[in-house]
Amino acid sequence: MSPEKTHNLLVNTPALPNIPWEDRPGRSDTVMWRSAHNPIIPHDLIPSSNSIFNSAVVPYQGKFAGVFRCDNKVRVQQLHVGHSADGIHWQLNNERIHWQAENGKVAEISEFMYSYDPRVLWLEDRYYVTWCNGYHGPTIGMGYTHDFETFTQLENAFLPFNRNGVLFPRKINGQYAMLSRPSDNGHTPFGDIYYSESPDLEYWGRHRFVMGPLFGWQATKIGAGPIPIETSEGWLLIYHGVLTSCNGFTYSFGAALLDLEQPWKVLYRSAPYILAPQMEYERNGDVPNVAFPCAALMDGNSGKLALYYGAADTVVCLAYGYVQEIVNWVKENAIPEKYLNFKG
Ligand code: BMA
Repeated sequence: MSPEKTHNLLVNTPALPNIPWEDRPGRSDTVMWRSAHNPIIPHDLIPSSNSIFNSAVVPYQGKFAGVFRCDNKVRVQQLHVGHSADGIHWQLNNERIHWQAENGKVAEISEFMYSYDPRVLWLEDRYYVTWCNGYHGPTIGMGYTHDFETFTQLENAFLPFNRNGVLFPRKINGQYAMLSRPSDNGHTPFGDIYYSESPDLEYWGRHRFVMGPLFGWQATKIGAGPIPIETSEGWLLIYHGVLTSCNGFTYSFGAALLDLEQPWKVLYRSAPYILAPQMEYERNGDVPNVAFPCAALMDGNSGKLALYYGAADTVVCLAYGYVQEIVNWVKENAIPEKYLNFKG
């Protein structure tokens, strides 16, 4: 399929002419393809890091900025700021983000324990960050920045235990909206994606089940990846899925289309994965066999999509695709409706 001949389905997405991009290699027949420069961020880019992986980036002032998961040499998970002119070569602060309490409001819950797997988005008038925040176990931390220098922490969105909190990029039916994945305090062997609403980004409720694990690459647990992408066919949700093999967990990713006004309704969900750990840098590292997406850049003109994913809990990688091709692929490879409630 030639991308020039397909309609660009993106909605509410500005042009991003300087999106990082490499054309599909001639030999590739997959819907997304890896960067030839992978891993784009090595595990030791900054002196303090043991590993740099599951990280989130956004366009910022004509360039790019992001929040990066850097596990330090004590092996505490931390968030660090990064900047890049081209989205491929990054400079990261060696010091972690220190969150400020808004008017002292959240000071009593903001004592640092650990922070990981950030997502970042532009919402209304600022950049919001959600992450897995240590507060008597993992839960969804929230905060914002205007300039990637000063960061203000808000109330945690949910009770522990929860991971993979991912905000939608606009209000839906007048409410802020977030996906999350209730979990346990360890290497959770289960996990469904839920939808929650909030009038003010502080009080969350009206929780709705979206989808749970099924079979194959997504048999054990699933979790939302990048910020959902608004298309005329529905919210394109790229999500990770976990298979339990004799040798432990394998993290791959696929995609689903969610209803635009009722995003807890799944329209289509891909049976095959989009990308599974198959390259050396995805199969070998601190945690082998992990491909974990946390961010996507899109060009509203061309429909190009650049996806950032962590590999083997060690490095940051890039993969590319066209939104319109991914949407078509999800529909063409969708799990038949009769299997969508399968519990295996
Ligand atoms: C999950 C999260 C991710 C990590 C993955 C594989 O539970 O902690 O940060 O990439 O495990 O270790």
